[in-house]
Amino acid sequence: MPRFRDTSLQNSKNTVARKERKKDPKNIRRTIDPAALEMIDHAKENNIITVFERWSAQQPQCAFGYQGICCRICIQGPCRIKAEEGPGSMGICGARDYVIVERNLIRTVCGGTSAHSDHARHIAHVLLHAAEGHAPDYKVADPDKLRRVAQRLGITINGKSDTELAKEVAETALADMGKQDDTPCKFLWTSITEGRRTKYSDCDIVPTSVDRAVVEGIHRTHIGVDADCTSLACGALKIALADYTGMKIATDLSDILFGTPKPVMSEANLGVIDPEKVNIIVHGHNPLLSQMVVDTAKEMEEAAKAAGAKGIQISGICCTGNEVLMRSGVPIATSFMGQELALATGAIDVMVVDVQCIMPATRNVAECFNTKLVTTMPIAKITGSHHLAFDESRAIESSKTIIELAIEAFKARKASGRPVKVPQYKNKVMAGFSFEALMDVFAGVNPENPVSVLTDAILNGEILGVCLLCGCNNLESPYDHAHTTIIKGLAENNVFMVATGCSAQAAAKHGLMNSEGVEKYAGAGLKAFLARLYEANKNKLPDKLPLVFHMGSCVDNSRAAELWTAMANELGVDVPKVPFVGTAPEAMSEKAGSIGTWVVTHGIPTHVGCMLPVEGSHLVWSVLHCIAHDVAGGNIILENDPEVAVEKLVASLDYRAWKLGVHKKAAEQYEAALCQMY
Ligand code: NFS
Ligand code: SF4
Repeated sequence: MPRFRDTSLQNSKNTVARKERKKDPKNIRRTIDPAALEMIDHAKENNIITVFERWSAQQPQCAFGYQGICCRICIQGPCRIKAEEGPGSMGICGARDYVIVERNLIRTVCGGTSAHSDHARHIAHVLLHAAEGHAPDYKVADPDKLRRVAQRLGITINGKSDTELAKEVAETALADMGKQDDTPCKFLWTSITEGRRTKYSDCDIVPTSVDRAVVEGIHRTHIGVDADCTSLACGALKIALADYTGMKIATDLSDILFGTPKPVMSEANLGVIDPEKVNIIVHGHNPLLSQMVVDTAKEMEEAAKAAGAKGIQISGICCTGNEVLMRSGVPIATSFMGQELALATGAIDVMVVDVQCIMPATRNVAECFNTKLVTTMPIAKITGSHHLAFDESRAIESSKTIIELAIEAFKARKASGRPVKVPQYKNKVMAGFSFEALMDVFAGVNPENPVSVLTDAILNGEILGVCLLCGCNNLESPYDHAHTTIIKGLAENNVFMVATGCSAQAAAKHGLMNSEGVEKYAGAGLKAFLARLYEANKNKLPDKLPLVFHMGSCVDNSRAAELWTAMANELGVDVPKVPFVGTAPEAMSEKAGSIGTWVVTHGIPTHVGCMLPVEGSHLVWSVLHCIAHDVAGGNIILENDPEVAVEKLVASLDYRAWKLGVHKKAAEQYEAALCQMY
């Protein structure tokens, strides 16, 4: 009998029926975050409409779209799958349920890939311009990382200056974006295991450039092109690997330009807003803007004081907030679902945004308080907001203009006597765990072979495995409920956790990203493991280690990939054998769709806690849950109950750890090669 707990958990059934998923839809207090609850009530009392009311107003949502069986790809549509058989079982063109579901899914992955890679391209351009002297405010902040990345990419580094190398690395990144030859994308190919390279070649899913992969995906899903389940599925995997490429570029190049994160202390939740200071919120995704604003603000404290403020308080929302938290310890105001609530405090002077996950509704709330909503990117404008084109060639000057605007807005706020309401909730946070920083912590125990500290702890049963927590909020699940339930459940089961995006922000806001979280929720093994790591690093860490390790923004899921790749290489297996799982408890965006797809393609079982629009096709459901596992070694686990999700994730880890142990033992006993089956 297998040792792992309950084989019934290895099935693909979602335990929550469709009509049970959106409980109490008319109740707008749809969160467990005390700060958010206070602000939802406050907004309601003041007739400010927020996402919580809009979500409620949208219920019930269309069942065809929800199940993925609505097609609007050509303008004969929308077509819906209405029957099991006969003419109503197909679209007008004859597309079956699986074709419609998969085409929709591919377009989701294309959307996510486009967002990540455009972000990456922007950074690559700035690195190139900086190297060429056209963006003088940006420079190579981490020459060691530059050299490591260049070396990995196969660029000769000897005798070259930082500037020369930066130029070559940027050009390699841009080639990965748009080259037309048939060689694999370098940022992908040089950062995965040998086993993955073989697998991707065998499956013919190797992207040769990001742009080409996305264009091919949109083409593939045009009316009357791909209509084969396997071919469509492989198409999705190829685009998802292009997405990974873009994310890897974004992380590597951001580290080069702004520094590789190291452990840092900060705070999270709306209580970080200080009404007596000039409050600037940076919201969006790209550190090119937010890091400059943060750095420039340090120089402008005096100007703020001269205006009667106690200083400048920058706080972050969404992933740009994660970027500046990781590198500069800037506190987190809130995550995606709380963005309007931050504005509803009335204490924000400027909210400056770049791209992605910025609700158009922020403008309406900002207007209630004379808060300046400043858009900065040519592709992301919001009617009625201030648009201040961010100019990378004059980055500091652009940042100064934004901060001056905030100081003026602060003066106007104080002069108006406008009441503010800041809920007094915040928690201590330890962040800054890049892959390098994590290895540094492990090196405290074993300087020769840091990653073995983690893999040994799994092999000897001290911890069960690793989980990557990622992404988003989605009111199908009450705000932050699934994130926190899963974190606490995994902690109890001794799972080592790393987190990114809005999942990391959930952990941060709820006191799960500090050592008190360890005391309260960690199982004995995890506690002992973290204590041992801390003991070995006592004199260089700012505090005891947290329950959940913050790895950064969503593009920084590539850091987690670096971790499982290192673990696989250390264990002498490919990724599908590594006791590592992923979860997106409250997935929402197209980016979550593309990330989830590449995480599975890397060989990681990945739970998604809000239903993907795939239920309309049994075939696609089984592809995601079962066939993906047979082919890629990873699979999607669609489960709406976060407590059951914990059991399923634990079962996946348990199974992998058990199997790895059995195979290792057999290999030793018979002096044979380690079995590579998964
Ligand atoms: Ni990721 Fe980060 Fe948040 Fe989701 Fe949006 S901010 S890029 S997409 S909502 S985690
Ligand atoms: Fe309908 Fe086919 Fe057009 Fe989709 S592509 S809208 S299924 S006719």
